[in-house]
Order: sequence, then structure tokens, then C-alpha cells
Amino acid sequence: MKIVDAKVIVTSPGRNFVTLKITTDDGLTGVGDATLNGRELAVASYLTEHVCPLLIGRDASRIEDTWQFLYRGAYWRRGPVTMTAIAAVDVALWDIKGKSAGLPVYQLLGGRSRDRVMVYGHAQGSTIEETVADVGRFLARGYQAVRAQTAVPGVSGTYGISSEPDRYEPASAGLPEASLWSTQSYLNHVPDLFDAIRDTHGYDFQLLHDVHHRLSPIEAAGLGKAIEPYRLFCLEDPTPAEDQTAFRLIRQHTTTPIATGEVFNSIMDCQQLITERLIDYIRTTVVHAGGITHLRRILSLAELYGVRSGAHGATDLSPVCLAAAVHVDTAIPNFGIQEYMPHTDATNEVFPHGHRFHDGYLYPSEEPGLGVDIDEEAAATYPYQRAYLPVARLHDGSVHDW
Ligand code: KDG
Ligand code: MG
Repeated sequence: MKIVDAKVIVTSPGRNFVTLKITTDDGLTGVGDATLNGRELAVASYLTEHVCPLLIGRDASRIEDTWQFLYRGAYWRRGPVTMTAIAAVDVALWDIKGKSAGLPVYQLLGGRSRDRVMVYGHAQGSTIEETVADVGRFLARGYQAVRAQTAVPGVSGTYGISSEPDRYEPASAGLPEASLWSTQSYLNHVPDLFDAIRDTHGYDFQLLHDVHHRLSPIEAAGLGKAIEPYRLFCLEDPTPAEDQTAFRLIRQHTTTPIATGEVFNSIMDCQQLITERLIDYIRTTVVHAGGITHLRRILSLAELYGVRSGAHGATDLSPVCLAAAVHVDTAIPNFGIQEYMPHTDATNEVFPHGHRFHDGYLYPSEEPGLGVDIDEEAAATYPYQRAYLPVARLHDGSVHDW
């Protein structure tokens, strides 16, 4: 089963997606997501110029060997561009392996550990009252877990607030938007959100919140401690994730469970946090952490230390990534939760898929392989549009973590 074609497809059905499609000499095709929000063409070029030529003629069944070849063989390791490119190849090869075996990918990973995958939805509002009402809307639709984000008075562009329901799409066409941040206003405001949510909706569902890397360690420790009474499922990305020792300080002060890792791309980024038990949920994804092959290694390490998965699932991760994530989530023993924001109709038209959402849970496709494809004709009708994530600044004009 030799690879005869590998091509990169860039499409923008409302937002940019990069997809790798691999074809074998026996006519099988596999797809892998290669989308890196705001830096899409760097991965497209890495794949087209440096990876695709290496794939032609390779045995498509040698997934592990191809991973090692692309990772160790490049000499230059890790980093979001490299690891996203390797992930795309890896996922496309798992898709092909499933199709050639006539099995959905979760079967290749050991079969079902669970019947369905619990997701959390994204509730938001421009006031606490609006966010409380939005949480209620998710609960009424059967969600077991909801992440709540609210606008902070005096802060433009608070993370997670948009005019569209159910999803948050921060990238915008053109040059980066400026957003304003005030840690003081946020910390003064956000505990009242959890108080109002628990007061209105009670404790019989999982509540989550994303700080989006914006606090210092001691600020995060204080927030975690202050919100303990509201029993969050997890507080996500309290501090910039690459500063791993920050999590020691947070851990010393609070029992609020901590999730991080959506920006990680290697097991090395996760090692200290997992082995020192500094976090409870690891949010690495298929697309940004080296594909199914590498993510499985991270999750196996996590299993040993009682850390569960909490995979990133924002709308910039394409339906190809989501399909792969649901196969992984279905198979692993230490699944925690899966983030889920529904894609737009245009995106679903470009990426027809068999995974489905029902009553707060995702179900994997039963088709051989991943159960997702790219409609190349539809994709071609949505040309690439340069877009960036926003950049945050403080009141004094200096750059802060967005
Ligand atoms: O591209 C960046 C987004 O994926 C990120 O801002 C979303 O933090 C995020 C989340 O938890 O969904
Ligand atoms: Mg996040």
C-alpha cells in the first residue's frame, strides 16, 4: 500500500482550514487536519515543500515509522508548525489504516471504553445575567457540562464573547484586532458569575471556565481559592501554559481542578505538569500535538498519574480533527471531557462527516477510518482569507497575553 499522492487543501468556509489528503496506489484516501489558527500557510508550506515529497512511495501502513521519520528525521523538533504538519500525516494514515481494515479508528485503538463522549458547550453573555441565561439554554438541551464566559465591564474583547450563539470564533480577517485587558476588573467580576450560575442552576451539572492564560501565578492561585465553593469541573489555562513551575504555586493554594495544554505540541511540554501532578486535565489535541500517535503517548503518561483528557475543541480545529478526537475519546481509559463548539453549515458542507452530537454527547462515526472527508469542489469555492487572532493590550498600552 504505497502513497502515490499527498496534497494540501486550503479552504475558508467562514474561517481558514488546512487539510492534507493522502492517496494510496490501491485507491484509498485519508485526510488529516493541519490548521494552525492565524498561521495557516506556514503549515501548508511546511507540508507542501518539505513533507509531501517525502511521502510519495512510502508504505502507508507504517504509521509509527512515518511519525519517527518526520519527527527525528528532520533534526529540528517540536513547535506548533512542525507538530501540526506531522499530525496531519499521522491522522491521514490512521484514516487509511481504518479504511483498509474495514474498521472505524476507535476499533484500531482498542475498541470502546465508553458508549458516548461527554462534551462541554460554550455559554457566554455580555452581562452575568445573560451568561446565566445562556447556561440555562445549554442545560435545557441536555448538556451535562457547560463552560461559562462573561464580558468584563470596561474590558473590550474579553475572551469568549461573541454575537453568535454556541461558538466563539476569535480570528478575524485582515490585521489583528486590538483588545483591551484589565486583570483587576476581571478578578473583581468573575467570581460573581459562578455565584449567580450556581444560585440559579444548582450544582447538578459540570461548570467550567477558561482564563485563557491571562493571570500571574499568585493571581490564579487566589482566583482558584475564591471560587472553590462553586465546585468547578476545571479552571482552564489560569496562567501562560509554557511556564510550568507556575502551576506548582497554584497547586499549593487551591483545590480547584486545573486544565491546560491546548497550546502544547509535545509530550515534553506536558511531562512536568503530569508527573508532578500539577494539573487534572490535559488539553492537548490531535491536530496540534503530533496526531493520534503522539497524543496517545501523552494520554498514556497522563493515565499513570491520574490526569484525564480534556481536549481542546474550538471551531478552528476542523471537523477532521474533531472526528479523530472522538475516536480517541471513545477508546482511552482516562477520558475526562471533550470541548465541543459546533461548526457552521458551510464548514460542515466542506467536511461531510459521520460523527454526531446528541443530548450533550458526541458519538464516533461507525464508517471505516475516521468517517470524515473533504469535498474538494465545495472547498474550492471558499478561497483562503488572511486572518489573525486578536492581540491584547493593557490600559498603559503594553502587550498582555491574549
Ligand atoms: O485558536 C485559538 C482558539 O482555539 C482558542 O482561543 C480557543 O481557548 C480556546 C478554547 O478553550 O476553546
Ligand atoms: Mg482555552
